[in-house]
Amino acid sequence: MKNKTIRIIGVPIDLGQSQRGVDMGPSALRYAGLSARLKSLGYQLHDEGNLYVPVRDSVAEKNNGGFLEAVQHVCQSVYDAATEAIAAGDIPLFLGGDHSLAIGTIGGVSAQDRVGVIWVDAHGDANSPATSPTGNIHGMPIATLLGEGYPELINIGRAGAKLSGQDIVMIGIRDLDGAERDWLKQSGVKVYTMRDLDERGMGSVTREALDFLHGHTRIHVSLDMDALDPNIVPGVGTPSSGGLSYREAQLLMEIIADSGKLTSADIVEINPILDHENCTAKVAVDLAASLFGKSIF
Ligand code: B3U
Ligand code: MN
Ligand code: MN
Repeated sequence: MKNKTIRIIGVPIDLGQSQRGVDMGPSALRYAGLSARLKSLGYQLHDEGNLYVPVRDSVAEKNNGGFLEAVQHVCQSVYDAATEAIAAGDIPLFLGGDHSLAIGTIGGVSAQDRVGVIWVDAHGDANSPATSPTGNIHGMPIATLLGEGYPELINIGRAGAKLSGQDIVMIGIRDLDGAERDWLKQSGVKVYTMRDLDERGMGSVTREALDFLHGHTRIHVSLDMDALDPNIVPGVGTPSSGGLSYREAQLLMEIIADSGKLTSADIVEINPILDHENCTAKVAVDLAASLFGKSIF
């Protein structure tokens, strides 16, 4: 993996949710030294800069659909950037921005060949417009990728669902809405809650998660930083207490790296306005180093 080029693609989107500040996530990660850390592991680094995302204040919000049309356009360009990076043989690393961008990243990286997804999050992000209590699109990417929700988002890049439930494992879950939970239960997605982690430990859960995806030769990791406990990552828009410890998150990344199957990733939901001295982005950079194969000894 280390003779590869990591292609960094910033996606400063804040249109999938309501807190201001998450559009500054790509800068926060760059200032925390992401490229240098990954370079020190032996990779080539190519930073593409940021994709165009309209400034929130310049876009009219619709009553029901929020910024649906703008999110659709951004996710289409994310999809295109993802397919280009994969075609070039690079490992795309997408810097969010809110989690709505995963509609484009995962759609794009699964265009040529199927991909298994490890979704690291406090939330299920499996609402549809019918079940969402907020209307926020960052709470909908999983349902969208499975073909449920706004057709404008489902059909980005190519028509229809991009994944099936058997392609997805979630880790760190502790905050689901009622109807979202019912939908997830019948979706075929493998869900590991905080209770599973407490009872069984991260090592055992991660190995079982990889086993669930054993038929996939490629893995995409979508890391929502709110999966971690807000005590260590205060800079997220929807904090949820009782999350992953620093060491649990590191072990998760290390075991995924050992699989040798990582071909793309997202780091999302960092909100520097809510952060303290960029510590959330610094933790994210530590986790990225482990995900890309840093080992202690
Ligand atoms: N489930 C809620 C809250 C939420 C989802 N994802 C985040 N927050 N980050 C919703 O709005 O769908
Ligand atoms: Mn999320
Ligand atoms: Mn989340």
